[in-house]
Amino acid sequence: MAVNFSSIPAFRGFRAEADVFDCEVIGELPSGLRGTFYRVGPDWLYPPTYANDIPFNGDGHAQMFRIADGHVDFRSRYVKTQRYKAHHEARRGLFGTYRNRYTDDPSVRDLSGGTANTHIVYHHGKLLSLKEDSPPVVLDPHTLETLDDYYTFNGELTSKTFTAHPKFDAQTGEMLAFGYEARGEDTRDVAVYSFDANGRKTWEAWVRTPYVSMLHDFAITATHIAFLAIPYVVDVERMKAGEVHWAWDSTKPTWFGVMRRGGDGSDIRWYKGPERCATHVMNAWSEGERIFVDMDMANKGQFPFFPYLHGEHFDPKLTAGRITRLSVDLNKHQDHYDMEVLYPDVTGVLPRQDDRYHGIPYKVGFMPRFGWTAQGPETSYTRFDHDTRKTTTYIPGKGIGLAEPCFVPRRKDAPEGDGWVVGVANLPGERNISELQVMDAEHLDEGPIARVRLPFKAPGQVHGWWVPDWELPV
Ligand code: V55
Ligand code: FE
Repeated sequence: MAVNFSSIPAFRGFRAEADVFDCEVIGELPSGLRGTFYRVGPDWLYPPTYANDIPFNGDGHAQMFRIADGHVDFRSRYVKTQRYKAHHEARRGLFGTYRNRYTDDPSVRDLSGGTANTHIVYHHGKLLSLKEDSPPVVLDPHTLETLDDYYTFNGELTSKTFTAHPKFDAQTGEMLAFGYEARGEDTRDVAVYSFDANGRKTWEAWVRTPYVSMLHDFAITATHIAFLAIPYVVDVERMKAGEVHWAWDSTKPTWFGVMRRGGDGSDIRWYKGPERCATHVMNAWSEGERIFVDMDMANKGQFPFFPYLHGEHFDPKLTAGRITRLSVDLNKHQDHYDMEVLYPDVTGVLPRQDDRYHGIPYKVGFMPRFGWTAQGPETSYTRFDHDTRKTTTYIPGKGIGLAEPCFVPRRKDAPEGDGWVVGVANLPGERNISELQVMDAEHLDEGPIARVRLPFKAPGQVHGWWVPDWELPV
């Protein structure tokens, strides 16, 4: 049967791989801007086989903008996951609904179902394309060709899964990471690791969460690690009945878990909080025995495509995220975590920061704000200065949809927040194309200083990552 997306047109993908040599540039790219902006998102090679499937289940499509001397080359390649290769060979969809192996065709039972569609990062010379239900997929950072469809760090990865949000300790060069549902679906086990700059495992600890929860992201500080369990829960019976992996259980509290780095995990303590949804960490740090974690936080499950178990419906008011500072004092006998909404008037998701300051005290963050107009989605970028609690916002034209931003330092040793913000914009209307916009990070409100045009609308992005020239020469 020929490919036909008409049953679920929303999932029609880019379905091509592109090379654009020397992209058109409007404005002038700063000469100091040298490096590669990688991004990845879902792009369906074949339409979903289940009507209840969700955007998060599309095949990973990696993209890169290589920037040097005022010129930009663009390239995109599907991540050649085991799943992609099976689909390609069979010329049809074989995997079932989102993270539900019971709905897969029996012929793919022994293959990894990972889509590698969520985040793309660079460490120990490897470009890693990530999905939280499976091990990393290694890509060639120069060509985006897939080098390893199931990377286990030379057998050192003992978890069945690997987070899409590993963290990079700029002080030590380590990559910290974890896998949840680490012993298989519906297991409370979480494996936590650190890998040195050569990709060798230097620490491993196992802990258990209070309930099985979507642990999408985590936080690191110089001394501690923190998780937030939110009420996206698993029920194997529901999965056997064909439902997606997660549903929102509003009867569940959140649990904020804190453990020491380098320990055996037995010191982990779980602090209770109210029903909340928080999926991404802006940054975290420790001051002695007090730990602070800044996240985008909302009252209810923020993904409209995951079912609510108790009759609620997606409500934009209750699902708007606000930067919220979670903290506990490990010396105190507190059962609950503390929280403070830092910017009550600013709503959005997908916060970022100057990653050179990850895990240490910081003041600068960024976050997209999402809105909707008659012309389509409208996104803006806000810069936060936590010292003054002042914000600066870039508002693009009507109907322009901006992807998650990424901060680019001006130099290796530039002060915090001094550099550029890059992000891909989808332009509305007849043009229907994408461009990479480059803003001065300290003058966001002045808008782009350069726009890098693509002759088409790019495949989607969940997350992106900047790799500077001094880490990977372009
Ligand atoms: C997220 C994204 C995912 C996923 C689970 O942003 C959580 C959160 C793109 O896939 O599978
Ligand atoms: Fe994420």
